Amino acid sequence: MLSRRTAIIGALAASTRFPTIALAQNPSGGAPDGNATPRTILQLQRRNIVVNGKSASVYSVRQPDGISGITTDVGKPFRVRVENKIDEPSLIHWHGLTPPWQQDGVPGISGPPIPPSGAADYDFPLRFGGTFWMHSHQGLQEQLLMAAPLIIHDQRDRPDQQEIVVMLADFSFAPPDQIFAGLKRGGSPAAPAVTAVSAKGSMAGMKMGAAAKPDLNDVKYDAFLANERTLADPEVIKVEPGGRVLLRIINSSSMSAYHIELGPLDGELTAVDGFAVAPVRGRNFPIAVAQRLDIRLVIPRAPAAYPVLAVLEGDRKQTGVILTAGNAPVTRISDLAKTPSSALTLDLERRLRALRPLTPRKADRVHTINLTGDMAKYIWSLNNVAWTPNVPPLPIANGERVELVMINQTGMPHPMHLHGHEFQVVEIDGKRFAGAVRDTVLVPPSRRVVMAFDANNPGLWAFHCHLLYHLDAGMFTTLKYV
Ligand SMILES: [Cu+2]
Repeated sequence: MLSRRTAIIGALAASTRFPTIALAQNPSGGAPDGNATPRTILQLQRRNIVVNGKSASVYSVRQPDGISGITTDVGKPFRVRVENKIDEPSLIHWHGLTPPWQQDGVPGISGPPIPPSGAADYDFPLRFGGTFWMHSHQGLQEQLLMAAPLIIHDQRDRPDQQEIVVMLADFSFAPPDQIFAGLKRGGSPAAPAVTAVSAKGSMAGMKMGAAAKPDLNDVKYDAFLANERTLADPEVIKVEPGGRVLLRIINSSSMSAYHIELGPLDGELTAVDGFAVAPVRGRNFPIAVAQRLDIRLVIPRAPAAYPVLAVLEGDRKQTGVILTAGNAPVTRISDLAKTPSSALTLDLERRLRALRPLTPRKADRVHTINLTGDMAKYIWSLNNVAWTPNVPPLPIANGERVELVMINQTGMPHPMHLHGHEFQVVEIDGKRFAGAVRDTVLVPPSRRVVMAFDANNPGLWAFHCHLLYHLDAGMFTTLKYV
């Protein structure tokens, strides 16, 4: 079985099929180009962080002044130069944005990776604002924290609110290749897979536990990070007593989903994956891999410290940041919650309603995508095909309303991400509704989720599970139209 990385090398060898690649990203010599908007430089760098008292070498995506990622405004062009300062090829994907396909940052699909010491230029309009992020789509670099926030301000942002970005990540001292090899060897500490007959009658490795418990967290991480720190030494953020806060929570983890716990604070969820939803109040919100939550808070007037925690699904491990209002003492928070959290469900998803839904319209084309795999062999696939460059793209046509019916036939939840288009969740388990507009939706085991999108951005686009090792094992395909 080809790994995705091997496959991508094959795709690059065949990249003459995509003659526009060379023009897509303009590795330039730094010549001025007459455009009035200055170009933001992002450098891909190696650096050291300390986790659990030990030094670790990871990556970063930073501006020359040290700022991680980009904060910009809707309506401004996204004019960026990415400089590769690491010793291996890399390419950055703008997660949730809708650039021309050649600027989408998926090696072998959108274009070639940037070689060491090379650079690539990006320039496209920003159609909408919200909380987005960027990450390497090259190999397993995302596991080494090659990711950063991408915040686009728009008219929803209030001048009287303090913005707090919380990037969640899972961290291991083991190199990602070693983690992946362990998974391939059957290193999953969970119960062994049981072969079951899938809906299509083929034999597929499925977990069929006694209580059909989902199979969670198949990588055992050394730490969970919020803004690169653990709860042993968390980020402590001053907030105004009585003030307004907008939490922008980004789950940049490779494999881990969480429940966000606000403690005594009442939150108001106002957007998912950057797109506005009818506000949902609560103190506990689920976040799958690659998703974002915008949560408004009003800080009480009395001085106090308020942890904002992310509890790993199906586990007690937690991470987070501490908000402090006034002169409140900050007490140490354990990195273990009192009780294990549950697995993520679709309970919130089915309650979400987009504030700006897609225009209601009958689908012109429907693709059914069975989420398939073999846990024992750690092969993950779509419609029982583990991706290689020879897999034909799903056909769609410009201007169509497309629906993707995702049916999870495996024992693991899969956060499914479509590149280059925002989509709307329009059905869960046969029940139609005008759900959230977003870019990543969780499909738990045995569930059926339907998303709709408008084919309004022609090109070759990736569609895949955002669990890093599932993606690398082949749970990936493409869509293509001109
Ligand atoms: Cu998956």
